[in-house]
Amino acid sequence: MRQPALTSTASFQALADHAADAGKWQMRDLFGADPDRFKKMSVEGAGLFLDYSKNRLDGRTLELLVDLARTRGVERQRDAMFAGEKINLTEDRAVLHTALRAPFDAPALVVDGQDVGADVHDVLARVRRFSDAVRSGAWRGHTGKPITDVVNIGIGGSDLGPKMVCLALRQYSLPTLNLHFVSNVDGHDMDATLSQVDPETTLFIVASKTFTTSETMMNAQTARRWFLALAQPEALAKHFVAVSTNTEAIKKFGIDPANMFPFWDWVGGRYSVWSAIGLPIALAVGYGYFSDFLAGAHAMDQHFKSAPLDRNMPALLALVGFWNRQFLDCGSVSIAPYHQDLNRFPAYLQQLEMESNGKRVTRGGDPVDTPTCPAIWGECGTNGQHAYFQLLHQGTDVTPIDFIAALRPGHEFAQHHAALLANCFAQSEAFMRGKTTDEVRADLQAQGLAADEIERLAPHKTFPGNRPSNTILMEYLTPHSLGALVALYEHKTFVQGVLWDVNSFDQWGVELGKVLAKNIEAELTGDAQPAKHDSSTNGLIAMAKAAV
Ligand code: G6Q
Repeated sequence: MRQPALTSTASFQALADHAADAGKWQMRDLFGADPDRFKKMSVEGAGLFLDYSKNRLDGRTLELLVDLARTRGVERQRDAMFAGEKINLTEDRAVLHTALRAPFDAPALVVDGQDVGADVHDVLARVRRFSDAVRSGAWRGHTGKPITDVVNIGIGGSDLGPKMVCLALRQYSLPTLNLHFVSNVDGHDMDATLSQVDPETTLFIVASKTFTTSETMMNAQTARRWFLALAQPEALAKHFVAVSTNTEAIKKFGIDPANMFPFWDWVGGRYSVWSAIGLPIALAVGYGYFSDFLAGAHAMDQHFKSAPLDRNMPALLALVGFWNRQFLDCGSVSIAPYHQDLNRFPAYLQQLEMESNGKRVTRGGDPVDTPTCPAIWGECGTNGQHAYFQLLHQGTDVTPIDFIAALRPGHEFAQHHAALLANCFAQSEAFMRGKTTDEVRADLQAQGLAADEIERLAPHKTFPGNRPSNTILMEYLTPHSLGALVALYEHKTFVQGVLWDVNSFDQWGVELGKVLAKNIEAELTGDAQPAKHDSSTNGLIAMAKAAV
């Protein structure tokens, strides 16, 4: 069903009218007026806690946002997604990453005549057997030595998820098994990894949904050649496995289908960490913790499915973000995990949100009449504080921030953890409160500065404040809480996609990239002088050819 244009809906108009007032509010005043603001504007779910009180909104704003979510059909479309309806319209596919983490006894779900749950648990059982065998040393390399290094070769959705999770769960990992990730077609990536590993004890996972992605194929061929320089072809079976939906292509590559872990077209690349694409995670932390990771995501699925929208964590995170994007004109969102082990989480979210909702036409093909996905970027706290937080505090753009932290550390340096959390909370307070010119003057007076010096410095030391942030807390960073955190952002992304009425599950811009380079690659490696491009592109190609 074609949705009416977003700005033409009564709910959007009501929000726009309300925003004319809300735009003048100061969060300091909102906190001053309501001592219960934190209690009212925070929510728990699946073991996570979200404080969204440090945003420029009030109870009425939330009512209007929830009303918009209802009229845009968030609940209806959520149910359609979980039920396996083909909501990815441009690729005519169901969207069932939630089925990948549903427990064994979940109600049966049949898509295109296939029992999804049975297929999923079949592959999970294989992941379990294989990861147990490699970790225990029962699976050995061709010379009889146990595997010490695993190299995942994949890119985008076949790299970012497992890499982010393996780093985040390093404390749960088997110390004798080193995980490596090669994604870039830049040979430096492969070179850096191969220089660290031994072919006798290395297992390569070629991870590609399509098994046609040129970077991954080139990297896989290079790894294969490197391996075969020192081993016979029969040895490949002990050292190369594949995760893919494309059996024919993996056979052609020379991987035994018995060593292939399948998944399905209803798993989008950036939603695939829960599928066999998560094999590196199972290898690193063991199947038990991998299934805790799935269970954490499932707990968030249950919360998303059942909590009313005004107590629903992913919906609230989405609605607050939508408010900041549409009505406060915030063009980017910064992700600030105050946990070093989450240092790849901003990069993971970058793909999740920007590839999903970086769209400009509606599902019906009409231009979207508002801005859509903001740019997502970030870095771990406290490092970011010593780099770009300056711009966040005093720059001309307002950038909302998601602070993410664990209440308890996974180490014994208690002082470090207190310092970390103090920084995290102090930053969100400073973004909210700012520092008025009068407060600056008072400070400088107390320091004994002369009046003209105070006036000269005051504008530079003033902070506008009123800058929005969310704080997401968990008790510890565990496989379960990480699963819930990732699923929280997946569903946030889904809700925003519904509000904008875009297809969050296709990626034509990525597909374009997959073909664009091919022509120039032929020109770079062939004899012909390039002439058919603009003068800049011709010139750059000529320089690269001359340098060979
Ligand atoms: C994810 C995208 C994209 C994809 C990669 C790798 O949603 O579609 O990042 O995951 O391009 O694709 P393959 O797994 O097919 O190699």
